[in-house]
Amino acid sequence: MPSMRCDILLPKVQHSMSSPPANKGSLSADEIGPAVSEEMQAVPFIDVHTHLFMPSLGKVGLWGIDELVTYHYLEAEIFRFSPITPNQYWALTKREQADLIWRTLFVENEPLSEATRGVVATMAALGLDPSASTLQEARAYFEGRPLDRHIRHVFRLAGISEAVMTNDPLDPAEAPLWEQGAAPDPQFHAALRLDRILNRWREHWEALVAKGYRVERDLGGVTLSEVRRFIADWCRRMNPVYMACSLPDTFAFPEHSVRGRLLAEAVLPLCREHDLPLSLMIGVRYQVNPAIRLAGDGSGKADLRAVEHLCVQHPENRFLISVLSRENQHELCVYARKFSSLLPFGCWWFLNNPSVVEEVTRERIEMLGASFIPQHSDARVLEQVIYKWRNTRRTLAPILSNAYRLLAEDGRPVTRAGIKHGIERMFRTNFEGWLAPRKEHASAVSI
Ligand code: HDL
Ligand code: ZN
Repeated sequence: MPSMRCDILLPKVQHSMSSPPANKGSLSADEIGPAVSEEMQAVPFIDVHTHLFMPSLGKVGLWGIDELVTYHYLEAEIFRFSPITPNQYWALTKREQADLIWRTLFVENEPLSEATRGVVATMAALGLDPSASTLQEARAYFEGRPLDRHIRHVFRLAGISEAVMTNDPLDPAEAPLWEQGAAPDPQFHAALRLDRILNRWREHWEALVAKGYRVERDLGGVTLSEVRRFIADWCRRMNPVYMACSLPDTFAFPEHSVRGRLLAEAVLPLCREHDLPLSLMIGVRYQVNPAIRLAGDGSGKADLRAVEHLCVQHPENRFLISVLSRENQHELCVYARKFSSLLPFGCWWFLNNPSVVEEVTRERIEMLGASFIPQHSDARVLEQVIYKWRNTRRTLAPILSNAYRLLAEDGRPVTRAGIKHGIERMFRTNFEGWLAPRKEHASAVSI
């Protein structure tokens, strides 16, 4: 069972899954809002899903102004504001792309969208001028910044103590770095990402053969035990805190398909064997517009009976679930009330906008109390955690304050300690407790 490397660089937050402290010092209705905002600022959050990389994987990590400005969320937007065609855009250099996006979305137009305003907020937080007519000043700022020190600075600005990466054992750029022994880092945790195996087996099975695993295209022979060996080898190499996969809106389980068999006969057993949660992010309509590449994915409503069947048929497994369709959120909350092995997390991707985050978080609190993980950043570029977590705190502080005000109105005194306990639970200990062996917690329950 991987130890959650928690020797974080921020002051150690002593927390446990204990019950809220006694109700001394109850707050007035007017004091609740400020107390919530202050505790949201004070508690260092854990970012449970990102595309960031620890320093020893530095060459695959993205950071700096040109990456911030060419984030695929902004690439989707440039084609709405500029006459440039995708083919013309992809023919540009990274700098030329960034200059075009900056001029079009930030100079010639007001950056009103969540993603463009995020760049503005990030630049302002770093002391850069978000009204600049060019990226010259910003480029100079990033040039020559030592990455390791920059990462610590950015995490402090974001108010996160650690981040979970997305690590693909079949990524030709990343895998060799692990095989050469990438040094771990206390502020980063690995997540073993399995999309190429579960979703694109027919394109990637030969990569396992090339690495000495006796697998076959149609899962014949000893394929499933060899896939289990492959996953076990990468668990030893990466020491992941969970395994993960994104899934289409058409995902079904059980299913007599390559994915259905690999999931049931390889991935789920290995999760049980290593006592690891499985993170499933469901509802992607992949490449609805391939011309715009990473920006070309869409969203679709999934049939969450697949989640129901997973929880019923595999009660020993633990599931971290995020869904991409707003229409699936309410039923995900209902399922979380049915299965304690299901931990909903985040307002993912197209849902990570205040108008949706407010609605989703309110219904989660109403149905689940503090037993969920409100947000992850999904950051692809290091500095994005600054705006994504700033926005999360700004959006959720009023939502949490409202929940505590209702509690006080209904007769239960609310204290700062109780607020702190709830925030720590939602942004830290729900996740940490999910990683610790559940059986340990079960034995700890006093009857
Ligand atoms: O599959 C995923 O982890 C998604 O988050 C995709 O990476 C997506 O492109 C994304 O970055 N969403 O925010
Ligand atoms: Zn992601």
